Amino acid sequence: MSGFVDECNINVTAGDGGAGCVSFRREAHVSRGGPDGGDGGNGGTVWFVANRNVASLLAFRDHPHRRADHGKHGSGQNRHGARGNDLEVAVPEGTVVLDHSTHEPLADLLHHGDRWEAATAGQGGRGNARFLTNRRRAPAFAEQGEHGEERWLRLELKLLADVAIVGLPNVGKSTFISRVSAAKPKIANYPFTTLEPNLGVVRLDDDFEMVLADIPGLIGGASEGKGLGHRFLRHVERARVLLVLLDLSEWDGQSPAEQLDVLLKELGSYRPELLERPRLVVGSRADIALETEFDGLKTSSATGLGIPETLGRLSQLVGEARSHVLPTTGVTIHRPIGDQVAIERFDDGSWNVVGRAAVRAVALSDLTDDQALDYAQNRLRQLGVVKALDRAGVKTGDIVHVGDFSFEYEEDL
Ligand SMILES: Nc1nc2c(ncn2[C@@H]2O[C@H](COP(=O)(O)OP(=O)(O)OP(=O)(O)O)[C@@H](O)[C@H]2O)c(=O)[nH]1
Ligand SMILES: [Mg+2]
Repeated sequence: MSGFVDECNINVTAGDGGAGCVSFRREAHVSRGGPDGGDGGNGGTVWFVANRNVASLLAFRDHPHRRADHGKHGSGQNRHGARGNDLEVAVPEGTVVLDHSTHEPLADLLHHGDRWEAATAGQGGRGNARFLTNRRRAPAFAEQGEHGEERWLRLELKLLADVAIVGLPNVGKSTFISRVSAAKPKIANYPFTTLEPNLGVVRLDDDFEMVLADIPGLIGGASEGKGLGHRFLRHVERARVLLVLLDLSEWDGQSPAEQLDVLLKELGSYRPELLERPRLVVGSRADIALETEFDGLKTSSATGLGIPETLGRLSQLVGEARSHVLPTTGVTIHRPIGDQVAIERFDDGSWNVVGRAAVRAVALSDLTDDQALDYAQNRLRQLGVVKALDRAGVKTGDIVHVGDFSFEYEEDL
């Protein structure tokens, strides 16, 4: 089987920020000059970028981990660390990013160049030069770099096609696409020959072309997992137009009208809006037709009967549909923002402070240093962490975690 993969899980890790540096200037007659520790560089961000040259999600199936570079540490003489390189992960056009556990859509990368931040870079820590104040002449601490965000995401590819060819198995869908485009799908006289979608480009004249998708055959009960199930209907979702093929020769004794019933029922139970999609219904395998009562457009991929008419009508429908917006998942992207703080409780009774700014406030090089501890406490108070802990009901003696740092809470903090 070829490498068409249309769903996968991917693990992304942004780069850590480099640590800030603790350093003091060396001066001839002073034992300790002013602080001159430079900042750490920011880590690299992981981006997903839609790329028309990527055909499937195959690359992630066996190698799901992607990470960006870390930032470099700061050093003395106010030298800042270099930032880590971003990582751009190329995904096919039409890739939907979903939350790994809830499957809630997070982003929709439709067109070449569309990009989405998949993992947020860790910021570089500030060097001790930044902590110089009137009262604090010799700051002996700096910030650690922040960890880059790490998470699992789910990717689903929903092919972008102008026309999706829908029909029961063995009605001639693949034969049709191979007749009108350069696509070379497997064709055979048994159901479920096609196990993955095939794309083909139809060129009608110099300035009109359209992309057709041959979708694996659908049967009644697909919504309960019969046949190949609903899995491939994902690729119908974004087609502008549906071409419904009804076998005019015998298919399991189902008349064209009965076939149409089954197909519309399955489409509708997958996504009701698919029933609103413009569609062209044609009869197939007309050269060996048993049915004569069908009064729609009759086609035969064997003799060519009705093929030019079918393409003509399709191009008209596609042309009309192109002036409308492409159907998307309509995703809005929301991510936690900067200074917000939340308190959560673990099973062991300890508490956890969630929020980037709070974690940053305690990520200092040396919390045994009095100045550093002072700074951290002030920052936590400013951010409302102390108030939030209070409201959450934290008592003296409880253990509180903030990032990698844990402390015993005292109510007069
Ligand atoms: N006589 C005749 N046979 C056809 C025609 N179109 C397709 N066939 C035959 O019908 C059989 C099924 O064709 P496919 O194109 O594989 O059908 P499909 O709809 O893609 O089937 P699945 O992939 O299994 O869903 C093959 O043996 C084809 O050669 C036609 O117009 N006339
Ligand atoms: Mg087929």
